[in-house]
Amino acid sequence: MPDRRTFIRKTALAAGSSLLAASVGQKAAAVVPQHEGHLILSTWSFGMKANAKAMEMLQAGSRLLDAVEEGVKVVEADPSMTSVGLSGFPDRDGNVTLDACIMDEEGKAGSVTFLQYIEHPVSVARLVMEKTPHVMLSGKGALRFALDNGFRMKKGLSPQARQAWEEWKKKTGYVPRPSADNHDTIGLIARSAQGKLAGACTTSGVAFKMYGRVGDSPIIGAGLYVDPLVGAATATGVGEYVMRICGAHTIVELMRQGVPPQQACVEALKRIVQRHQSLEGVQVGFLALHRSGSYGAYALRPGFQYALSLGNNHALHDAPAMFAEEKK
Ligand code: SD4
Repeated sequence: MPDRRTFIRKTALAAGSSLLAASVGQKAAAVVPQHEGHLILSTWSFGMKANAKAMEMLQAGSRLLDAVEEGVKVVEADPSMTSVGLSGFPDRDGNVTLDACIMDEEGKAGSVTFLQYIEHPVSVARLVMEKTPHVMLSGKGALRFALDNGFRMKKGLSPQARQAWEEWKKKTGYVPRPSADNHDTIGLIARSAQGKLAGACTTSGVAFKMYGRVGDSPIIGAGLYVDPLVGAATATGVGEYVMRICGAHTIVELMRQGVPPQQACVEALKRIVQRHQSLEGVQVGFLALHRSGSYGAYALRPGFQYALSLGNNHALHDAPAMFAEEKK
């Protein structure tokens, strides 16, 4: 007799397959109605304030890339955030290390990984894109580049984060274990009324990770991907699982083949399920946005919320999930 986990896996795979089969058979029909105006999608409830800022800027006539950057900066600067920016939880040695990336309306990309002491890693990522011949700078190199470009060093490890870290050390004995309840990245993808696309993704990474660990969020094609001719996608959750399947790029490639955004998210999650024996405690969520304005959201487990802004309409939604288990 199959055990419960095998049963859930098989049921989820079957559900994913039939959804995908249905979508491939009906390529012309988008899951949700297309939208003509500005559209912003972002991860988790704090996406609401990022969307609000980005939408306000778009409506005032700002460039899409500026709106996307300033939107996620609201979350990076929020001192109550424990998973984005300098107030994020540290690695297991007490260092707050930040990952971020951004992609513009032409599909250009910039990224920083393992960056310390900088309040707005997404802005450094943008400068990497705009001022260097490279896509990604890391660690001390990224920090030096930031300082050379006028960024100031700020201390990380807030009292709240320090306390959580001290408690974690007592409880776990220094064993890093990315789980469903110690992360939450902001990934934001947007389409302007003119049909342009851009996106940004920024995080302090999974809490209490190993020193030097970099997740999916700053990896172009894993945590974020924008193809101006096709669409955009972003990811949240345990980055190792997203990176193994190049999550965001996979979704965009599926959309290129005609798969609607919702089903593209399902298919990407199906690949994660297929290649892992156990996904205990793992959450992954994807958002996808087609160039036409149709969009999708899907997660491994219930609990993944996303913020959707259509013009002046801002709402927080629960993403449908592959597994029935009630975990974050
Ligand atoms: C990472 N994906 O570093 C990020 C963490 C995260 O919600 O929170 N995502 O793996």
